[in-house]
Amino acid sequence: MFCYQCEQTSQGQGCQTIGVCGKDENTATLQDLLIHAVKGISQYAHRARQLGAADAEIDAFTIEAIFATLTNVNFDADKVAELVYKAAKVRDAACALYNGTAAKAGIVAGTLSGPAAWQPALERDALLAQGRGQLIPAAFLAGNKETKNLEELVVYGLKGVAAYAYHAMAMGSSAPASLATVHEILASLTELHTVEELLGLAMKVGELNYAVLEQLDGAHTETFGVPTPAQVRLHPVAGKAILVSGHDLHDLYQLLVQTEGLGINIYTHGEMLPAHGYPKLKAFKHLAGNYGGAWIDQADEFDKFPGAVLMTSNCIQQPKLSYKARLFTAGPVEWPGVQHIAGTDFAAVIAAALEAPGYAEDGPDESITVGCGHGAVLGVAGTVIDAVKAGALKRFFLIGGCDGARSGRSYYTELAEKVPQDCVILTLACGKYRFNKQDFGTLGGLPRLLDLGQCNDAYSALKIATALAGAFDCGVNDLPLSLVLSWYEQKAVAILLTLLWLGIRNIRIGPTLPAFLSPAVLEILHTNYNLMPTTTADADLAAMLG
Ligand code: FSO
Ligand code: SF4
Repeated sequence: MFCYQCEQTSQGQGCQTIGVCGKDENTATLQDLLIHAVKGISQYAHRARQLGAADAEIDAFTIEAIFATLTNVNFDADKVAELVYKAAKVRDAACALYNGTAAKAGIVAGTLSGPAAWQPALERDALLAQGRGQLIPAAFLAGNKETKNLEELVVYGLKGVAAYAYHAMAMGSSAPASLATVHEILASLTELHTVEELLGLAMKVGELNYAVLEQLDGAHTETFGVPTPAQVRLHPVAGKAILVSGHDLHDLYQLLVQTEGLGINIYTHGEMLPAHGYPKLKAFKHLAGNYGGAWIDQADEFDKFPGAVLMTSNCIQQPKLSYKARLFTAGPVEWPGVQHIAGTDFAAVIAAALEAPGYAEDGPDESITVGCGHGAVLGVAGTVIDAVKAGALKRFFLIGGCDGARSGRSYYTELAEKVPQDCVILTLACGKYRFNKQDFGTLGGLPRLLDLGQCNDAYSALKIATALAGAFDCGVNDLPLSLVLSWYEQKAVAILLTLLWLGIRNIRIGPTLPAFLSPAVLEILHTNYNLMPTTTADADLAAMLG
């Protein structure tokens, strides 16, 4: 195997025997083959779309299959192999759609090669051999290292887009325009490109991601209401319990409906914390509070949780035996031996929660504030703008992104703690657990720490930044705003590409730079966008304030 798609990649060189994330060689190899197979689907789906034909099942499968290859999503080699075989069938359906549409239009459909013509081997060993042929080192050997790194950047950005699109589609959104671009970019990756062309494709991914994030934001707020500031209890209350982790608010809603009146309390974990800000979710009295921190702490936290645990999306870690039988996965997430819920019937989760002891007594009554998305922040835009104009609010710091296990991530805690009192911190995604339970006080009546939500809510940060730029009649780069991002997996890659597509400069990124960005590409990003690595909290803070 060879995998260097996430920040924790082994020694910054790529995982080659087993993933630091726990992904084994067979799963990694089959995921590479799945991406190859999906490119074949897109070759036909893109051409069909050019003739005006699309198929919702082909699109949905494309998104589901790509999502399965993200870090910390699907660790089950058998399930990934099933997706590979299904991909070949879906590719054939896309081929039939293209050929049929072309015939009706009186056009001669061309014969496609590459992934479009690939056939899966019947035996597992032969299938794995096919997968090894798609491994990244094999791709490097067959081509130019610089362009292969950039192809991977585009693929990883698309993986992030697929995650967001999956959640939007789970909320009932259809995304025809976005899906057309996904197929177009994937189909394009079956051809050779120059460095400039691939950088153009990367920007296209950034643009696509903006549209998908906007759609996801719309789907969430139309369904559950506009998030408003809410106090979230940090400690349990007595009673049976279910813990919900991951990002899928639709799954959480279904579980809340199915547990109403059963005497089971529902707790959010990790990226589910922002759920408490949505009016239609917080209306459920048994949405009792938040438990634990970011995904990296789940093994100890799930171990101690006296109820059932539902992982609705990334990030899952190898489960301990102590809680494996009361852990459930849903949607794209799978772990061998862990019970998977195929749809949204959570009866098995509820039964496990009723069987578990639950909490015997209430914990301390301590809470934090969430729900400061673009609706809430822009609702007090006048106050914010007046505070900036009066010099009372000097600068905004967006300190956000994913958490990870590397020690260098204490940088983000230190940075947040050292941000001057006359500045406001905007945060989002799971990296915030490094500081979100601290009291940062208020500034002119506003909390100094504004939690915008999940990484899936990155649109909120963009919307706030562009609205402030509009109010001050300047560009986003001219605002008193500093962006310091922590990256871990491919959704962060998609967000970074969106920021670059928007022309946002001076972003700091850490704790380490992506291994798939070669020195030459980093130089281009530094020159064009002044993208830079984080250094120390003191030095970076001095530079940002200077
Ligand atoms: Fe974190 Fe995981 Fe939300 Fe990521 S839980 S690391 S960027 O999947 O998605 O922030
Ligand atoms: Fe390694 Fe990350 Fe790939 Fe897992 S996803 S195998 S940790 S690079």
